[in-house]
Amino acid sequence: MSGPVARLAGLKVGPAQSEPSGDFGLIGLAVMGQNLILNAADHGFTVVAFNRTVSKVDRFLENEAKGKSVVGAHSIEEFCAKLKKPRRMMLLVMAGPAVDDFIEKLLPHIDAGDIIIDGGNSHYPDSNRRTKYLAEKGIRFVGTGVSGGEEGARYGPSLMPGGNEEAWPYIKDIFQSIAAKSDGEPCCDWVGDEGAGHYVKMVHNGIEYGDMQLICEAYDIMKRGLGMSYAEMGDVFAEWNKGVLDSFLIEITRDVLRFNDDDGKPLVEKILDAAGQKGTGKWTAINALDLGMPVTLIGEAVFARCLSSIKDERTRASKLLSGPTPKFTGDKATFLKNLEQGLYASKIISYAQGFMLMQTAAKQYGWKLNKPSIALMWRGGCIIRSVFLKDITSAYRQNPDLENLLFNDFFNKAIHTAQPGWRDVIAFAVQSGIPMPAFSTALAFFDGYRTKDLPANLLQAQRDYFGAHTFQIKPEYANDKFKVGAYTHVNWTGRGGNVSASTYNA
Ligand code: 2AM
Repeated sequence: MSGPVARLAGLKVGPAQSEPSGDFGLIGLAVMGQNLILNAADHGFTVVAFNRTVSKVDRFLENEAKGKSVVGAHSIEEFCAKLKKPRRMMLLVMAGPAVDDFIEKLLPHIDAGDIIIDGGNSHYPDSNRRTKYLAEKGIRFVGTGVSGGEEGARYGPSLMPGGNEEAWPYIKDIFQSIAAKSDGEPCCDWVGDEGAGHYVKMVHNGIEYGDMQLICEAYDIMKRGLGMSYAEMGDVFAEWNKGVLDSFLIEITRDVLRFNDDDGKPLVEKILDAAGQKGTGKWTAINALDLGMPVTLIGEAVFARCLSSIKDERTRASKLLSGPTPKFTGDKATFLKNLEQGLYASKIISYAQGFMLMQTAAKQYGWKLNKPSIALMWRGGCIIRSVFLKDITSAYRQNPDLENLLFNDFFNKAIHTAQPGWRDVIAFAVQSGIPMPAFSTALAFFDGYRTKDLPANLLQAQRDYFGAHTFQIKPEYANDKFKVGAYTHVNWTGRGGNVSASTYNA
């Protein structure tokens, strides 16, 4: 006798019959999953653990999880039976079909109101789809960004949950307990609807690409432009880590530059300069193109990785194409101050662009995004954690409807202070033939963004000339022929007299 009949008869059939004790279930016992389980157990939650390769469950229980409030499950049924209702279940498995497979496997064993959380690096359209699909079945789906790597997962990650908001009151305590804290506040809050959590994580990763590229450019100009040693560069990063650039990525760069191989030489110098990528930066750049947002710095950061990866071709090109030889004649200390300011200014632009993108996405996809919370979620726990994000949090707390980060007084002042040094550094890089694509695109964006009249007037004329694509007139030049807001086509090749204008939508 088994199933409902056995339950009616009050018979015990295996472990599934005992009173469920699990507060939280986690499927996927790779390092991230194991560490999140241990983190949750440390915060007083009883966690049920399961993995596709079931042998890993016992190995985990006998080793890392020994003595902790972790219970194992050896089947999906057992996993579900051991969880209190509404069940709170997180998947930390490879993004893609594995997530859908597990959802399908869970469905027959769970009840309406239960919560399935996907903590993997899923692409946000998949989370949009899963939220809708599961809502139809009465299941609350949450797609959450998890950042901070293995260490973060163990001792406090940044968590960015989005999806079915009904789930939030049930998972808030666990999420905010295990998340990193910044000045006592958890780096976790509800992000928004559907795939908003994974979307924000995607933008986080894009910004991470940008931050890393900026740091690499600063390293390159110090190394090749100023001829600095690794020890000196390590000291510069150590110094920067005490100021406006204080952040995890600056800190690890300091350590990397100071790390010597067995022969006493810096290990980083020996590493092949061909960058890998898993795709989240590319997704951000593609989304920016789709939404028509000038997120140029992340774009350049992705392309810089692409350029780095064609190492063989670059090696051939290096023998055929020449440029100037860097010759630094200025004051080194001043240059390094300028470089710090230039990196800071470029970073401000990158985050301003990232928030422009999220703001547009929220409008486009109908999400309510909580901007001050996003900045706070990135403040601690994650890879881009920094003191800088504290200032962004303040900016959006002062005004959650801030149109652009650059309109905030603090950042407005910061970018104006940084501007002269920023320009000097880029000018030196251009003269020296050392590429600084992320620094340069940040400055180009700044100059474009602050320009009322861009040369797109000529562009519109060209489009109308060759393709009759029409144009609008500047309001101050409006007249009977060219009305305000109307789309007009002109016969540009009409000879010996006035051009004729045809007006549409007047
Ligand atoms: P495994 O231990 O059985 O390989 C990270 O790879 C985690 O995702 C691991 O827990 C791994 O389970 C799981 N995983 C990877 N691909 C999977 C798939 N196709 N189906 C289920 N789990 C998968």
